[in-house]
Amino acid sequence: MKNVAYLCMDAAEMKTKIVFSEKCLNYGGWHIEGPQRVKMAHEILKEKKYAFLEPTPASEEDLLKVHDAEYIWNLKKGLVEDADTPAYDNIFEHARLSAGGALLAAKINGFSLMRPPGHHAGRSGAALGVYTRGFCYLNNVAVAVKALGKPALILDVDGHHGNGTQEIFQGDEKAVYVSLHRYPHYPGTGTHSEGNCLNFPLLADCGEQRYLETLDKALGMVDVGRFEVVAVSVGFDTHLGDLASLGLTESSYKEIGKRIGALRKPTFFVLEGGYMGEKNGRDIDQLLSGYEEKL
Ligand code: Q9C
Ligand code: ZN
Repeated sequence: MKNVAYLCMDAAEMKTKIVFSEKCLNYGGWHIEGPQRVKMAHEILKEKKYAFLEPTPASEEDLLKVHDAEYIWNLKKGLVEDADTPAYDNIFEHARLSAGGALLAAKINGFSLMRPPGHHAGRSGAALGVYTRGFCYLNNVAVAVKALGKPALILDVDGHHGNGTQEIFQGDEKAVYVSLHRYPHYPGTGTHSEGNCLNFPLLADCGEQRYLETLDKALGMVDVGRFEVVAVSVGFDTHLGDLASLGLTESSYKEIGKRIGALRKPTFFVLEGGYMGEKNGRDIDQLLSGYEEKL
């Protein structure tokens, strides 16, 4: 019976939904982590007929499952500037909406196309002894995983190590964190695996073949059956020429998507980095079309 209903669904219904709010474009025009990277991606995905859903801000209760009250308080007051991460007006509200995007993506197994990103933000700001928060304020993916409260595999394919996410989930029996990232590179953490955090440092521009071999090895080390959900921190700054380039191209993201789909678990995606807007849009489409091949 299940199969019958399934055959009647049309292609549009099977497409992963995108969580997006125009509000995330209203700040920070001059920084590399600026509105363009998400605006252009949104336009491309609109043309490709994706469906969009508007997030609502994460509640303080949701944030406090991940971050210290004192850090949240400072963020509210705007006292959180560092060399990479500006204290924009109303940054707390922007960050709260981005965290809300991750929460909604988790609920509908969608893709949160929101900014600011989150994976460098630890419990009380900069994580694991790193000096900056790398454009991050609240750890969006962590907020969503903690709200679900389910055993989760967190896969981080941004080109930078998610030191914040590692700090938050280190020793958490319900979660395994797997990250592939460029090293040596910012933030300088993630050189080796520790307990439930599996790290795979890769050299600059290592290329698709090396990347996919490593991803297969990493996923092969995880007992996927243990988990009820896969949370993907997805950055496209691994794209050739981007900030943490590993020499990947559009078609590489389709291959990554296929491997995520093959895990056959409820999955959601949260945008981290990726600083070339037009490429982000096409890379997201490729990632999701590879992921949806499981159907
Ligand atoms: N000041 C994300 O992709 N670069 N963040 C620092 C030395 C910071 C990247 C260079 C890169 C942060 C979400
Ligand atoms: Zn990054």
